[in-house]
Amino acid sequence: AATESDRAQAGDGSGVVTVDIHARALANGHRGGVVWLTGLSGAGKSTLAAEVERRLFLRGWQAKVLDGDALRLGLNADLGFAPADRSENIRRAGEVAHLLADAGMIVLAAFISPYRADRDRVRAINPEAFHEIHVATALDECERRDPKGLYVRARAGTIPDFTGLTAPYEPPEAPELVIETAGRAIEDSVGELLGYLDRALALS
Ligand code: PPS
Repeated sequence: AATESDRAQAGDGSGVVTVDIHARALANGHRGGVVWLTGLSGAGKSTLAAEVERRLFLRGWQAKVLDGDALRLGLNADLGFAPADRSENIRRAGEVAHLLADAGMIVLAAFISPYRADRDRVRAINPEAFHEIHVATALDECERRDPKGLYVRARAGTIPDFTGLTAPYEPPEAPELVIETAGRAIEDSVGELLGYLDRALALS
């Protein structure tokens, strides 16, 4: 695998870094970063990411959602839900997320990303810029919500390898933040994540 120094030296081929990361942060008024939301299907990752993107945009911050469902329509359209496909899904999404963060953006990445090793590989690309957020909605609550009717179909046996039922989910061991969504208004969880981003990414 490429090391950080391989990546740094690759640059544009000339070895010259054209725009300094600090200059980008100064221009934007905040640092870039990969805000990686992991959790079960129906946990609220996409809802949280979209609302936080909207709120950051309104205050003039550069933010972009990267969402599993959306990437699987294009960049990752060749991938399914077998373990190797999920790993490749997360590898590609992680590379894109870090590229955007290098360009100064706050990337709100919403992927189940069920395997700890896959998330750790994304972190390792640039640990300083990686923020792992566990959207820790319990399985029974996700199943009760069942916003896309997937749990009903998975219980009926029509969706194989369904996360939490017939495929594993490995929760983070040391995430930067855990967000509980059960029994709370969305606005509450949004506020909690915005507070974290203020502390982690605002210029002091
Ligand atoms: S992963 O595990 O990180 O590669 O998954 P991700 O790219 O985030 O895609 C998750 C969405 O795919 C739909 N879906 C499934 N999820 C889990 N298991 C199975 N077998 C499956 N099949 C389809 C589902 O809509 C997920 O979206 P969310 O928003 O997480 O509910």
